[in-house]
Amino acid sequence: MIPDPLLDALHRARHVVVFSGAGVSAESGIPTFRDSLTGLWERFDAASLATPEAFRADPALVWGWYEWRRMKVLQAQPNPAHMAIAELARHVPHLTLVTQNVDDLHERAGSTDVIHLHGSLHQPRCFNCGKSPDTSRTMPDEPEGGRRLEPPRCAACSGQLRPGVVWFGESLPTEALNTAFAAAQSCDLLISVGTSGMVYPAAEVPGLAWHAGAVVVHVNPQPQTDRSEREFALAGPAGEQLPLLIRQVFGQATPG
Ligand code: BV8
Ligand code: ZN
Repeated sequence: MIPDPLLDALHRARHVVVFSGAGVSAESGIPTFRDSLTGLWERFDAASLATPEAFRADPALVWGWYEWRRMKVLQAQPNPAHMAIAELARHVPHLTLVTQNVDDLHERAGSTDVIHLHGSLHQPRCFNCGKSPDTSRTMPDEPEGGRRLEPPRCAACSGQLRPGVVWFGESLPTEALNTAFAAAQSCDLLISVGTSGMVYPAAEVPGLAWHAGAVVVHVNPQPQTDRSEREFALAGPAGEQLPLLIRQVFGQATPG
């Protein structure tokens, strides 16, 4: 049952921020960071693979892991949570979507101007000179559960390509982070969906909105809320909770 004050806040909101994490892609079959990683990766934890040191130490292992993840995204479809977020943008005067995810499922669901705080699987760049290859990237040639793959070479300097994501210990894109922080501090309502809120500075976004006076709602099967007023939790999968929230406030069934 969605609390009336939350329904009311969304109905009246002029500027809504949606802040998403891996959980919003879970119902598309994309493993979250907290899921035990399958195949070759069960011996590693994501945080140890998602670092420049890991790439330098074993480029083929790290590149293979990201190609496995990119392949899973290419084979996946946006789920009702992604669709509901894209639909929400059509109901509220202004919506800012900030994601920690490196997949393109928000875009494929129809969301635009998606702010990627941690980069994207779909924009590799040269580890040496930073250039991005201009050829669109095809499906990796290892469709099964991922394995070591030598990274391709840069056409400009023959350096090794790296995934276009932000690794642990690397700075976030300044403009993306500033835009996300500004939106959090000026919105009326922030929907945090599918995130364990453990990685900084991205994890600061919901707190910035709350301290600036916004209503904050956490959509998560295991929501973590630590404030009383103006903070709500919708305990359940995003693919169910978000369409429900939209239907109750705007009355339209969401597609899919
Ligand atoms: C930086 C891209 C400055 C790569 C990612 C000690 C204390 C505090 C901070 C630090 C510290 N030591 C180091 C740091 C900094 C570090 C950090 O925060 N570490 C953490 C582990 C403590 N941060 C950094 O290094 C950042 N950079 O600080 O730069 C700097 C610069 C130079 C030198 C020094 C410092 C960079 C961090 C970016 C890392 N890159 N992603 C890739 O994807 O491979 S992080 C990655 O994990 C995600 O992007 C995301 O941000 C994060 C957590 O994932 P979530 O999205 O929350 O997903 P998770 O699996 O955790 O949870 C899923 C949730 O979904 C759960 O809650 C679950 O219940 C829920 N769920 C499940 N199913 C559903 C669902 N919800 C809804 N519906 C469902 N169906
Ligand atoms: Zn190069």
